[in-house]
Amino acid sequence: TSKRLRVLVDMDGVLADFEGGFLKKFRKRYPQDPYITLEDRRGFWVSTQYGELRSDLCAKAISIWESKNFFIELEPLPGGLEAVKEMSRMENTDVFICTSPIKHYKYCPYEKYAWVEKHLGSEFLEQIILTRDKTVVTGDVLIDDKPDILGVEPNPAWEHILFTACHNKHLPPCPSKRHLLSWDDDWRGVLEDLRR
Ligand code: BVP
Repeated sequence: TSKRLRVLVDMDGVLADFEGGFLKKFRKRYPQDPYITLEDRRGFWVSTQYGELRSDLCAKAISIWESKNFFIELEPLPGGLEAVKEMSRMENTDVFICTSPIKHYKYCPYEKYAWVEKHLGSEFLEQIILTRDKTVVTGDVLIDDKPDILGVEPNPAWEHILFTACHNKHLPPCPSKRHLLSWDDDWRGVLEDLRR
């Protein structure tokens, strides 16, 4: 209840619907090709699972998120924007959006800034952290749908809270890790807990 809290919130799969946006655009661009329903998604990397389905589909999947307007047109996930706004208004709470851009940098970094401005307002541009290595970022908590967040720092400052997504919901539950099932789940309670 007293301690100041720095909350890092991931973007793709937590605030922005990367999986839904990908599937919609993949089906539209490659209507003759097979696809993986969100129900059948397994593993964090979309490109890996598409490559296993048929080898040429890996490059086709990558072509979708490397295209102009892919990231800016992602829909917000239910409750995410409201949660982040509420968090940022809480006393003793600093919220940052911590997201990894793809290496094809022509559109993605620009569109991530534009998405934040569009959905959260220009004040939130101050809160963006773009990094390919989240382990070097300090914070008390990182809310992220990627099960394994690795990098050069073996002991990151943050506690990872796994945010449920289509690709991670079938994994064997990790009892030591906290989870958020969605933004309807008790994120306020989790923050309150970490503040003690
Ligand atoms: O920019 C996103 C999409 C991209 O990786 C980044 C994940 O960022 P965080 O959610 O960890 O911040 N991405 C890339 C691939 C394949 C690349 Br080859 C993928 O399958 N899924 C994916 O999210």
